[in-house]
Amino acid sequence: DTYAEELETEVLIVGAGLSGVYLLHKLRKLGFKCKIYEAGKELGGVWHWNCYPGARVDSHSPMYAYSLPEVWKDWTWSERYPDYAELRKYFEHVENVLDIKKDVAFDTRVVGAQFDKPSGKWNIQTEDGRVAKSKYLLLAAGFAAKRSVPDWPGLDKFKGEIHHSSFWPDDGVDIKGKRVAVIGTGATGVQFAEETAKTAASVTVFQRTPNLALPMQQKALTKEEQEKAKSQYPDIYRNRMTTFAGFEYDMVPSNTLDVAPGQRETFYEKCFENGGFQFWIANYQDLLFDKKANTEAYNFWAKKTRARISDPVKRDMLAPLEPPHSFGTKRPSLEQNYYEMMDRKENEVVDIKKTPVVEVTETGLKTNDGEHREFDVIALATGFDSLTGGMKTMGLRDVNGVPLSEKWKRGTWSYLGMACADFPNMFFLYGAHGPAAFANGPSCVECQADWIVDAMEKLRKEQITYVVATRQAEEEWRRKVTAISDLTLFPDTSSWYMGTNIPGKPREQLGFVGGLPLYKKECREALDNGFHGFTVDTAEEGGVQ
Ligand code: NA7
Repeated sequence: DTYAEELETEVLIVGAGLSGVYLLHKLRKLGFKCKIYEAGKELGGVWHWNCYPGARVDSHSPMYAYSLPEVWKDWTWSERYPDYAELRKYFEHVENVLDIKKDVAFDTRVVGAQFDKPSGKWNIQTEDGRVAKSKYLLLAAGFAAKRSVPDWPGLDKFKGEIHHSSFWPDDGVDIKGKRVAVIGTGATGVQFAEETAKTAASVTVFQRTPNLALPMQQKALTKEEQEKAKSQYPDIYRNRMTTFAGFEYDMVPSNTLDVAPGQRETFYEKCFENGGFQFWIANYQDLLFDKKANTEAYNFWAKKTRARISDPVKRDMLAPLEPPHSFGTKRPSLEQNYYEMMDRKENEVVDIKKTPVVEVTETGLKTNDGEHREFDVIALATGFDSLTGGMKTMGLRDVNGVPLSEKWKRGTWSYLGMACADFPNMFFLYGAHGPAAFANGPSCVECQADWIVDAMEKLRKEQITYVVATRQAEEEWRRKVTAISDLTLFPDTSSWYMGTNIPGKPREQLGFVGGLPLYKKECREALDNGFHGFTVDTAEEGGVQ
């Protein structure tokens, strides 16, 4: 019984999103006794939480899906970039095929966990006072489990509707004819603004940094074309694990300035036409490494985007002539008609780098130039304590009782982006030091989860009861993550990749930016070399030395 006050299991997984569902399915098939604790009410992770207007995935079909044939064989997408409602249906389909929910306790938030050496088990506490004991703890809570809200005075005073994007009411908010404010211009802010602008009286975007958004090129998909393509799916899914960012396309092996200007222009045009992230991660190979190459790409982006905005003031705010940061060192959003929507005269862009918000009032927002704007709805699209926030607020303690939030206070240490020293029999995925931030979600999930599953099979085969990363391995991994990042343009830009979106969070590279193939190789070597970088013990349960 998943809801029992005391649960004994072999594997406790935290989170029933893309990662947790896949892990449960794979491990259960191998005979591991598994349970999931999930804070929400349904499967689907981010797609359970994010139901704001316009919420949709930025990875195209069939990239954003499991590679499992039993799941894709009877599934059809209606759009190239499906929205949250369709993704929720996808998870219903996954449930019908894989029968996941019988092993999930919903409404169950983990607030504490510590490994007990004498018993060789994790003791896990939930918010409502239940306890679980488990030999393994697998953290699959995603990179956006901890939302970030500005610390503006008066946030609780606003009398209209105010919600963080990841906590949007499930039954929606009436937007029609309303004055809407959007704070933030990340993936969420852009999607929210372009969608609500269709029916709202006005949309005011409070922008700190312009999003260098790319054309999505959304398209309806037919069942026939998908059925025809399915014979190639095994190859497509195999191939996506061999590219830098886990898509079917990859960086082009030429340097930007070696290509003749006319040819380069044609290539850039093609990337825009094809849409999605192609201009970002199927661009010339030096885009994210070389400043001059990057500026070339930026100039093209600005030329294309500025041509879509007739208002000269908005044009300079949304797509300035000078790059606000190197292109692609912050995540570009995918847009459908964001620039046309914002260009409309009823909509406004407020530069809150110049005139920051100083107060939320009962009726609106005040900026430091004394302006007070009135709204009916405020959407906080202000993002997350990404990659580390979820794990830091889960009450995790190491074997000696030291909280993970302490260990990660001055920086993040992990081994392979999947294990931590002093946290035995624990693996995590889709978080810090892994490829999550730069890869297609399911590719990253399957890459890391397959490794965890292989590791657990090996542990069982070799009768290992205790496995823990060494501090030295952690130090080396952190150095590697940083050294790879230092070869790129990422460190110069403030972004959630670098941890700088959260006040007080250390500035450091939080993602593995060396690409999926290199990441896979590093992880594979650790396993093949007999758990290199880990300490293992085969003592009987209760007798860990
Ligand atoms: P993001 O990408 O973190 O975007 C958050 C946005 O909110 C971004 O434009 C921030 O400006 C802005 N922001 C954050 N805090 C503040 C404060 N205090 N004041 C003003 N503006 C603020 O989150 P999203 O939800 O859009 O996307 C998260 C990921 O989910 C996304 O990358 C996809 O992988 C899916 P900044 O840029 O920091 O100047």
